[in-house]
Amino acid sequence: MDEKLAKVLKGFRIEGSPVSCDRYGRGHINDTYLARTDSGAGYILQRINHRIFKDVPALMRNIAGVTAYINAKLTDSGKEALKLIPTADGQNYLHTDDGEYYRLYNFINAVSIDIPSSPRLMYLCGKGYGNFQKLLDGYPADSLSESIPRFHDTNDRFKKFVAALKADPMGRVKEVSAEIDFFLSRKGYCKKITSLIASGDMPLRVTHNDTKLNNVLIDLGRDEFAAVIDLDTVMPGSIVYDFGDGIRSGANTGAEDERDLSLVNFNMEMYKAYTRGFMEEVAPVLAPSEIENMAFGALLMTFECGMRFLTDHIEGDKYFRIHREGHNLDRARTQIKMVTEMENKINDMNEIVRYYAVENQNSRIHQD
Ligand code: ADP
Ligand code: GN1
Ligand code: MG
Repeated sequence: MDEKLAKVLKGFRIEGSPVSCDRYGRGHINDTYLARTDSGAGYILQRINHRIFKDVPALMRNIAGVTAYINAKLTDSGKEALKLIPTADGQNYLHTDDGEYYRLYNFINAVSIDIPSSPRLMYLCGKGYGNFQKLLDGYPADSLSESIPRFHDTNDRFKKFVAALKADPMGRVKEVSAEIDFFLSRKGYCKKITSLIASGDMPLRVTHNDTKLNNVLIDLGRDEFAAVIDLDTVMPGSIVYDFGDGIRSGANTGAEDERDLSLVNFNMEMYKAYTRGFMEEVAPVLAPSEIENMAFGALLMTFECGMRFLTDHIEGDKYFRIHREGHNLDRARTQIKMVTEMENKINDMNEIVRYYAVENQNSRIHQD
């Protein structure tokens, strides 16, 4: 195994000696490895992307606080949550001589799903994210620092997109005018949720903010959600973001980077399954403005993510990890297709949210 990674691993309080450490998962941001030791223990080692997360100590304070809070709530639940493994001198992360930052987690033996193969799996993902929201209820929001400022401020994302168009550092703007027009013509979406929050008409909660389907682990053997991971962006936000990004990623019949757009469709059956799971967990606490904008949250997250992919393509692929030329443009195009389909189905999407909101609010009243 890589000597440097072996040395890094030995800087943490692990059981046994490392025997392997291989790239793992399909995240776009951090470098993730699955490490195993001679005592049979498994760990997830991550080299933190400090170009994106500029204040790593503050980021790690957030994660230490959130994981401790969740683990305290989960005692006796039979579920294993994400835990930070401390370094030899009791820190939450290791800062190496070459300026890199590493952290170590327990390996949770469950799977990450990109495209759900059944509505049941999508339901479990919705339930997992809804449950995460419940677990964080009461977490002191003002103790969290903003790991990426204005992460879901879509209007700010729009401004950055327009700035990228003006700068055009790679000369790519002329090749993607149809995609650019798609986003420019939908500027009206950008302020809707942030305005509701600012006016006090929608509650600000502690949210995950990156609820891509592969950030909730599923225990296939027990047919349950296992744990929510990738806590880098836990910050104050709207619950419609957490609902929405799961739909953006999991209700797509194709891959996020599929080049054959005929394979990319919005799948209403998956939408319904996720909504049912999510609502079973959160419906009783929702404000009317959250119910009314939940489906729009899915459309907005897809619009925003597509605009971010296109911005990154124009800026020369500096943010999202790419594996081929034009990768971010391919990703932007799938999001455009998904937004278009969601726009045509928004009334049905709203109906489904309302149905499960009422059903789960009533069932709680009956239980009370
Ligand atoms: P990124 O920010 O790059 O997306 P993640 O924290 O999501 O990084 O990790 C990337 C992938 O690694 C996840 O999608 C998941 O498949 C896997 N993974 C991360 N942490 C764990 C863990 N503690 N146990 C099991 N798998 C994990
Ligand atoms: C990134 O970290 P990962 O791969 O789970 C990104 C999300 C995007 C997603 C698109 C911190 O998620 O915001 O929606 O890619 N995370 C960050 O696939 O920017
Ligand atoms: Mg991830």
